[in-house]
Amino acid sequence: MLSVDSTPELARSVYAKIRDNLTIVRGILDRPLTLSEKILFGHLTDPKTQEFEPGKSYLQMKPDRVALQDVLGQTVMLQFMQTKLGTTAVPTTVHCDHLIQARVEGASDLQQSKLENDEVYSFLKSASSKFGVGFWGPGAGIIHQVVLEKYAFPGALIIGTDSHTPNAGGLGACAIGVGGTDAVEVMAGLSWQLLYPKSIGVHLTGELKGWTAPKDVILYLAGLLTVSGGTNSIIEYFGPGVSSISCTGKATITNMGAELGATTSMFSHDERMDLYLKSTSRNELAELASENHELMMQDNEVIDNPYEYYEKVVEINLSELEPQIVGPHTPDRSRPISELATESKDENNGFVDKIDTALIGSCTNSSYEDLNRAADIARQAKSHGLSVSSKMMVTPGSEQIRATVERDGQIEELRSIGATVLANACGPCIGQWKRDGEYKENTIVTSYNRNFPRRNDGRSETMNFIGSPELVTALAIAGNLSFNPLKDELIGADGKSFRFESPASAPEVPANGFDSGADNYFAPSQDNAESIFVDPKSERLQVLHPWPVWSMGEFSDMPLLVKVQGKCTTDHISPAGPWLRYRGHLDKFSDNMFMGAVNAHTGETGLTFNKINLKSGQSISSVARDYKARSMNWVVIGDFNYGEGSSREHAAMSPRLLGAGAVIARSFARIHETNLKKHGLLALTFADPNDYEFIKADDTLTIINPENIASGKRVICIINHASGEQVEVQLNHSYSEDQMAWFKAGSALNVLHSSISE
Ligand code: MIC
Ligand code: SF4
Repeated sequence: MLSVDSTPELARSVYAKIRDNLTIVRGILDRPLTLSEKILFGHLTDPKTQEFEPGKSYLQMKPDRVALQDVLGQTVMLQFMQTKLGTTAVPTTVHCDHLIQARVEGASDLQQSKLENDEVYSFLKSASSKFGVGFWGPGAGIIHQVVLEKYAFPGALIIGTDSHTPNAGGLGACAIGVGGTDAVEVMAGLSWQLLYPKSIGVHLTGELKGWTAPKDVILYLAGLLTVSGGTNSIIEYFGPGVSSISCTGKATITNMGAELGATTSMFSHDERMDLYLKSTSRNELAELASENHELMMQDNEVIDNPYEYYEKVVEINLSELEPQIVGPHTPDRSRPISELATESKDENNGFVDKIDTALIGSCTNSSYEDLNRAADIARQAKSHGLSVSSKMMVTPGSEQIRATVERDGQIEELRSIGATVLANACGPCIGQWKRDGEYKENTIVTSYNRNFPRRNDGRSETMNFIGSPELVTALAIAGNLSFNPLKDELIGADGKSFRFESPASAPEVPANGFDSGADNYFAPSQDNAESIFVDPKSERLQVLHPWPVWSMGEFSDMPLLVKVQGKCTTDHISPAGPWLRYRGHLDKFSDNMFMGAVNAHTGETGLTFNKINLKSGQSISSVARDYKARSMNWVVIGDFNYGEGSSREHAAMSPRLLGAGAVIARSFARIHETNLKKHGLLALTFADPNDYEFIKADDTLTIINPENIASGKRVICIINHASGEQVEVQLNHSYSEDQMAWFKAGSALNVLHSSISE
């Protein structure tokens, strides 16, 4: 059976393939290549027949590894079952991280969550074993941290069913977040396709020092490029400043490239990656990476003339970069910490100065270095007799990190000022936070990555400001948003005022090596005999059936279900929090469809007009079910960057189940657009974004000849107003021929199925 580990043999064959492919591609393109081009082209299935046009061609590639977390892992396993295949063709692991709820503290929360999610964990464990997949049980850690510790290596192409998969870019991998169907196709041995990304180069000069942390690089960039600035682009960091950032610091930066909508973010291979590989017991991989170093860096011409080879170049001088803080409600609302006090005091902003809770850790920021720097601030506070003024919680990224910082004392420092240590899991980062008490407008500060309304505790009034772990720790001690730890003083227990020293520069890896902690990994069984049971009466899991094939007449006179206004992330389309428990049960989780979406015609959230009974203010999913019961397909109209955020394909599966025909937006976020296509829906954009304004609440829409959608041709849509008036608008699309085949077959999985049974 295939080894699920990242063995030196695997790396050797990856490097050999990259080398061979690049010889062919250089012969065709005859120009210098960026880092991401080298890794992507190095994984092409057939470089000789591949077309190469950035933003236009779809690259067909063979990834080296697949990572699944426990919520999307459920739909992946349920879809893989549909293929009737034996085992995965590519090393794959499952990580139980999202379902653990934060209540009291780590150990008891974990126990409780194991009991509550037993059915799902047993399903994932038996399916993993049967399909040759490695299984990391609850408590082992968050997918991206475990992938960094165990599986990523420079030059690897990794896909993961989670938008923060790019975390592995800190270790030189090209790691890309996808929906579940992509994972199933790769596990089935098919090529994986990706729109040839455009490229953004970030030139780092100077060096990180003092309070400025890797987090500040990405928070600053988020403010500059916005949440859609990276769409269909890969961000590459280069320049002399890179060497001042540790491997795990680089991972923080690449992790949060997801917040800019970037396909992924990358750093070229360097000594700090080798140091991390060695300290996580992968000496041979470090040596191999060094021997193949030139494959995992931009060509010299690109470094010398970045403006010629990247679509856009951003310059950041790390020595001048001030610590940043972003929020509330969107990760691109950034400013240096020195400006927050003024903003916080301005009543027009509605910020609440008092900080209720501070949270550090998560997949983004729980490295040894991060927790050391946060512990240093705690140590300073304690030496002045202070503890936290706000509540404070720490979510370690993995059992290995938890055990190591427990052994080396950092956790004790944080506990001693009043912090609670939660389980090694996503917890409050994904709304798994049982936050008791009445809360209206209130402030939390986190070192997480997302801060959409409702994200952490389900309350839209909670305002989440994101900063580095050390900054968040200092804010927790002061208790106010308007505190600037770089300048302001606090009063110690002795009545004397003091100012924090900037956090001590911390070792990036422990001098005595990592402590792996409790073992919670299960290798797949060798005999493939495990049986998978899904109880038909379960409310957590539901067997999936193939989507029906379309009859093209279904695309005429489709009623508008809802026109959404403004930010509509996948959290708005398919919320998490309490709904996470139903992520394996399609019918049940579809009851939450569009619960957070704002209706452009009424300003209401989650409610719409029902054309059948002519009632307004009905829950969107119930109206969809009404239309479906009458065999009427419907349309959703989206605003800019529709579907931003996570990779959850649930946001495409619910519309497909409840009768969507098309989603027409001003623009899409990459993963969601692909998820809609994979599930057989039409994902289209207004050729003129102003046409969005024409759509009225009681319109119906007709897509003309959907079966003839072809590359380079616009799609015609007729808007039928209730008055009888008709307006014709033009729509753009990004369907390749293969993707049209998914639409015609009803879904990508239906195409896969027929290719297997042939
Ligand atoms: C997130 O950070 O939003 C999540 C929860 O990890 C998601 C995955 C999901 O919704 O299942 C992601 O980032 O893709
Ligand atoms: Fe989990 Fe949060 Fe990381 Fe998503 S961003 S994987 S929810 S810790």
